[in-house]
Amino acid sequence: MKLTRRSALRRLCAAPAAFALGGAFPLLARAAGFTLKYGNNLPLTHPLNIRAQEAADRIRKESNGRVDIKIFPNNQLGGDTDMLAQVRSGGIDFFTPSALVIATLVPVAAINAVGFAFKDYGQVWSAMDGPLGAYVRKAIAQRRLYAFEKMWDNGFRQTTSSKAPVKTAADMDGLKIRVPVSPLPISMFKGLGAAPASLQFSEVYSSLQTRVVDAQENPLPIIQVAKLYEVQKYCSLTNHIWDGYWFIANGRMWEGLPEDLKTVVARGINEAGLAQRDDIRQLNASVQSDLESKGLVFNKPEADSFRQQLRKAGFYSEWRDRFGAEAWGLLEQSVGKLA
Ligand code: X2X
Repeated sequence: MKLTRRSALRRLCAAPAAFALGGAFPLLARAAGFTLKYGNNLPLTHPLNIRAQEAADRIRKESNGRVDIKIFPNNQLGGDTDMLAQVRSGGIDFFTPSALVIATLVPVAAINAVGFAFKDYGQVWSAMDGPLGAYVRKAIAQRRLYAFEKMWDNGFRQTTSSKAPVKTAADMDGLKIRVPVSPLPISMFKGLGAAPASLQFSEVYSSLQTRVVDAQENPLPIIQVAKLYEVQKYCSLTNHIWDGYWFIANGRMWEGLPEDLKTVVARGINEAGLAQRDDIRQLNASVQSDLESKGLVFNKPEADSFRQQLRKAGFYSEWRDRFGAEAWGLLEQSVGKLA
């Protein structure tokens, strides 16, 4: 009885004290700050990590130390599938899934990866900074994830192989190729006659090394920083998919952040994203000769045979139906008629 009364009394005293601390000294309460975790799947040397670190430093400074973003690169916290689960549960606060990866949760997010849709970066950014990107961001928000406005660049995906160069669609026949864990690239490479296998990026190097697969496809900067040239011989500039990274935050965490900090964080991340896009564009101009010096043999196929084969396989009409007329229409606004 006595004990109960005493602990009740203690609770009564503690409550107003805590309230007073937050109410009368809001700055003090906030000074406690937010330590936020960001996980991604790329080596530290990739522009995504270099610019993310710059953003974290800037955000720490502009928030007077109230927001401290800690980066966990290179699949340290698990592969993409694990990190996607963690950012949903709040185990991590930020994640940058490729559009292909977040599409396992938000199917329409794969729309930028429709084969041979984008011809150049003019078309890419007009779509992703415009109505198509807005459409996808809304779909992401419905899963209680906040997607920052500016997508980061992964790049145009190219095909590497240890077997032979890919010159036309016919060279895809039976090719054991690793693709990200995502339905669209599986459907696309099956349509091209290949034998695709879904593997997380964390397993790509070793699966090529042990010949579980013979080929993979990724933008040149990734082939460089992940040293895939060590386990591949040919690089065919197929440009088959344009892929970008959505910078996403756990929805509950984001909603709980004070408005002034949201502004600082969003500005830091979006502006770093724009700089990162420039980095990738510049890398694209120089990375091929570096990879050639490391032994990769390049060729540049025409897109026609691939497009034709995909049409024949019903790839475009299937994915138009899966994404829906509205999203498909927004894509075609930027790239022209597809099917
Ligand atoms: O897994 C890949 O191939 C990568 C790194 O490009 C993605 O994040 C989709």
